[in-house]
Amino acid sequence: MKCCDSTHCDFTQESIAGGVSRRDFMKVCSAAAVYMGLSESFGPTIAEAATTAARRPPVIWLSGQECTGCTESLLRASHPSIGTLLLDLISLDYSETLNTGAGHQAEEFRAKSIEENTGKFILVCEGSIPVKDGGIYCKVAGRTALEILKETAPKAAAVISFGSCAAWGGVPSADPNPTGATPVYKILEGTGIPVVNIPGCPPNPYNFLSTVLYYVTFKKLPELDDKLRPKFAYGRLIHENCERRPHFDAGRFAEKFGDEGHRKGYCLYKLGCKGPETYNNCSTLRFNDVGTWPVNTGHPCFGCSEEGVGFKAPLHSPAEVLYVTPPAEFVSAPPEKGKGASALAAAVGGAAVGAAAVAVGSNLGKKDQDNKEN
Ligand code: FSX
Ligand code: SF4
Ligand code: F3S
Repeated sequence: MKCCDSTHCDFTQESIAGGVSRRDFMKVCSAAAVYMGLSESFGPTIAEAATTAARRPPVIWLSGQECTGCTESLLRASHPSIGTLLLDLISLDYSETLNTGAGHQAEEFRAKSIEENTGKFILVCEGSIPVKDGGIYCKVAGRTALEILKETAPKAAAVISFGSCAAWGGVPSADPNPTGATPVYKILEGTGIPVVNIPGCPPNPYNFLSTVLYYVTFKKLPELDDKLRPKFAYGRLIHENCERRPHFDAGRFAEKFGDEGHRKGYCLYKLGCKGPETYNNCSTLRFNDVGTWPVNTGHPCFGCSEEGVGFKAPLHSPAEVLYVTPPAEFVSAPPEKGKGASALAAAVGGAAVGAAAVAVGSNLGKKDQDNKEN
């Protein structure tokens, strides 16, 4: 029996309840390969790396100032499910939310895992770190989050800041930032410890899972942009691949919530949509296996994943439109045989599927895009 009505998903209730079948898992790995900008033929390599128990990386998951929405989003991932992730892909040795043990027992296990896996474990940080007044505004087991991070990060192979709070401060850092909420990368600045930011409030769990799969397979981190985000996920503006983009280009806007334009699915720019200045793949990857994301429910993107936009710019204020028109080469140059249709689809962002294939497959970063446009 199908697990849901999604047209994107062919998993069954049985396969999810009992963990994914080998065939389904291979499909997940092939899709992940394409999604990360690799050839589909890397699927078996990823699957092999991910299912070789000896290579499962230990993960220590620390929580700072946050709402736990990041863990919640991961709990709702089903390709692979959280069970597969925890049992087959990684060895989650410590997570305050998911630990079965508690108190001294959990803290002792964390210390033991760090000691035994120094230089090998991935440290996942969820939430910002308060630094004001010695960091007293976030404590776990009597110690500040600042102290725990500074002690743990130097022993990790890499640090993943999962969610906007950890990546750039997020909600806790909103003005006037009473606790001195600080992003993880700033605290670790100058230490040489590799940090990956996967922002979003909450972030898409598949951006995290793909980063982990990449690391497990290739023993290195994926290519990052200048804000330490994986380029395969954050290389494009939401606005580039939004299904409402043809309305933007044609000047058809919702003027008020509930007006005729809003009901007809027109562009949400005048309602404050920050898609034109937010780098993320929400419009192509979407959430929760049901093909939904904020803009297709009628809500403007508020830039939850973009530093300086989400929780900073007023919700109703118009976004800075970084690229007003499709790059001229896409609309004026004669299409190359076999490539023109999807390139144009990506340029005008009208067809999410075609655009996703181009955006992800070409793995262009923003700098590449700038070069193309100038
Ligand atoms: Fe922040 Fe995550 Fe937003 Fe919440 O833990 S990114 S407030 S979804 O939970 O850190
Ligand atoms: Fe989509 Fe927002 Fe851009 Fe309009 S402004 S096309 S709703 S991302
Ligand atoms: Fe956030 Fe905007 Fe995506 S609000 S979830 S970045 S559509």
